[in-house]
Amino acid sequence: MKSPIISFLAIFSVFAIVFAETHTWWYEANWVEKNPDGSLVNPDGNFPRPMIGFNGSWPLPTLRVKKGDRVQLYLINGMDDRNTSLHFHGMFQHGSSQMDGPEMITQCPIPPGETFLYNFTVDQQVGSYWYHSHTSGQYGDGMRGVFIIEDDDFPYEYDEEVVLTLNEHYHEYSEDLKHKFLSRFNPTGAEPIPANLLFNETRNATWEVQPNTTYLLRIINTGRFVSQYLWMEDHEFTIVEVDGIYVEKNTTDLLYITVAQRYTVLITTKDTSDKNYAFMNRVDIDMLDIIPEDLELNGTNHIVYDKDLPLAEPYLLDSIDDFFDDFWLKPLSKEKLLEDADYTITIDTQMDNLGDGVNYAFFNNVTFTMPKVPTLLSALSAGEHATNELVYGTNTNSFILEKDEIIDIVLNNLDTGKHPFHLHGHVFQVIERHQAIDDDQDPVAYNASDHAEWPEYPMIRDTVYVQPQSYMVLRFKADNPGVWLFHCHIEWHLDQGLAIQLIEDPMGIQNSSTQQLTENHKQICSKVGVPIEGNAAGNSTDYLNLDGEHLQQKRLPTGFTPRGIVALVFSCLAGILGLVAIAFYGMQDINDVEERVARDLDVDLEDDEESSSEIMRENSSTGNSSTQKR
Ligand code: CU1
Ligand code: CU1
Ligand code: CU1
Ligand code: CU1
Repeated sequence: MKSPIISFLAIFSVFAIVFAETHTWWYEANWVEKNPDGSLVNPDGNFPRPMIGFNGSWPLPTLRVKKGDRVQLYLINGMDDRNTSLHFHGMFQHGSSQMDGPEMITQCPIPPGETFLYNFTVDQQVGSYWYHSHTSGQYGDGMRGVFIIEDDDFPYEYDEEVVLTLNEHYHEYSEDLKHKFLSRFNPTGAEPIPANLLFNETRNATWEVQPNTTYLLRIINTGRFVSQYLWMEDHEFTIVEVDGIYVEKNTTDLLYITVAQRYTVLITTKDTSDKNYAFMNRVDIDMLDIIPEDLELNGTNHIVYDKDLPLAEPYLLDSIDDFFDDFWLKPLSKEKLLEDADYTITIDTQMDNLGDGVNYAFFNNVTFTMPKVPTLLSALSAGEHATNELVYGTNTNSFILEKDEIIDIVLNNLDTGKHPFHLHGHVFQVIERHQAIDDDQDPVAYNASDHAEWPEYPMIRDTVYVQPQSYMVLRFKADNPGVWLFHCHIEWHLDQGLAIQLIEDPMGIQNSSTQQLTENHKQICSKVGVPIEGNAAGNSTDYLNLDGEHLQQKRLPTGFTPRGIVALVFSCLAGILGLVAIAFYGMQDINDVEERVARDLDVDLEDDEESSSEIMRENSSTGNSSTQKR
């Protein structure tokens, strides 16, 4: 006989399924030129420009679901000249890897005029997330929005909830910027400098508050490049959630948020309404190659207690060094440090030029180059070869993970910049992060036999920054069969190839009924002309033959090429001939020098012999030696 508790649980779970809601949305992505009031879309107020919106409006809607709900989002590509895709940042996509979004990794790109159904459940995840195009820079053109999973059992008290997005804005289109960025005319890989920082997709925003109220503020950096500092005049943030993970409360007055990170904080307002306050954001200038004079480094926004009172003046800080270090956050779940790793992936980050003169980004000397068949589709079609990394290409930094292994990602950053790394399909424990190493020193790499003490309850999230010329160690359990990208979330660096892909339990993917391609997915592939079977080279008869796969540009040769040697010999010859010519003409006698000079000075040589000697003496005595007798 069943115990009453088990019966109760069974009934309860049936109820949970019954109450789980399905949210169906139809969105057509297209360029939006005008706001509903007819004015031009002009995010920073300085420069009207179209942005990519949904159903004719921009910014994109904030999508809200509850824990356990199902999402059915029909994305129609309304743009007539480019493909698109949609990624729900932070969603595990358990059993639904093909709904993850990154084109050519888990799905075929959606061509113009076609519709792709993103159909998945949010399971037990809760908190602040976002969604964005995972097709070349499109989210920088506006295709980004907030995705919130509400929790009826939210662990902290608050009165009202507010959403705040931060990002940076460019006046030029992503495609044009990318073209200039990935160019031999930009050999140092200098990232494009944004025109402005945005706060809730605008500037000089106002937030009207009630006194004596506790707000739950969901802060999301939906940018593609710079981290931002965030602080308020005379108010404090109490951090309660990061990247969908509840944490023990931590109070700070200065936050540092990289792109793609989320901080959910409590803010309690003052008792009185006799003053308005500034809410400041600031770009991390260390990430900019140059700082143009007209770039406003600080954004001033407003906490408004009383509309009739003047808005606050900018509230500047003497130093921004003392921001909150997320490494010390403790998950509320008290999830312990996972056991030692079964498999360690060590990856060295570097930027360098290849033979075409373009600056690329590398993990272990490989810059990510798109496969001809989306990796998930290779895993599904490769049969027993699916467990062989070769199938996924030699230029994709592919790693096979076995089911339920504990994985360490050891990331050594040999570059002098900070990078916010993001893992799809998982959250990870951040078990070690070394401090920044100055430019004038050598980078420091992780040493397994001499590492710091790891925290008992490490911070957990899905996006984390590594310090310049330094390292970090991330740990997670491979309990989610699928294909997952791990990459720098600076879109420019992803364009440069700073990504690896994890093929997690490929046989588990093949054997799962929910992971099989939907009919809609197959249709999209056929419309866009991408094969649904085959290895990274598109070969579906011999999965171990990679002939014809996409490869990175050749390395710049070390030493001299034959062309270089010929050029060098001829330049040297030309130089020598030039010197000979100068010497030859220089040694020739010049006739009648004295007469010519005398003619130029208009003097009579014979009569003025004496007076010119006088002039010489005088000049000599004043130290002017330039007229010494020839
Ligand atoms: Cu993601
Ligand atoms: Cu993302
Ligand atoms: Cu990066
Ligand atoms: Cu991604």
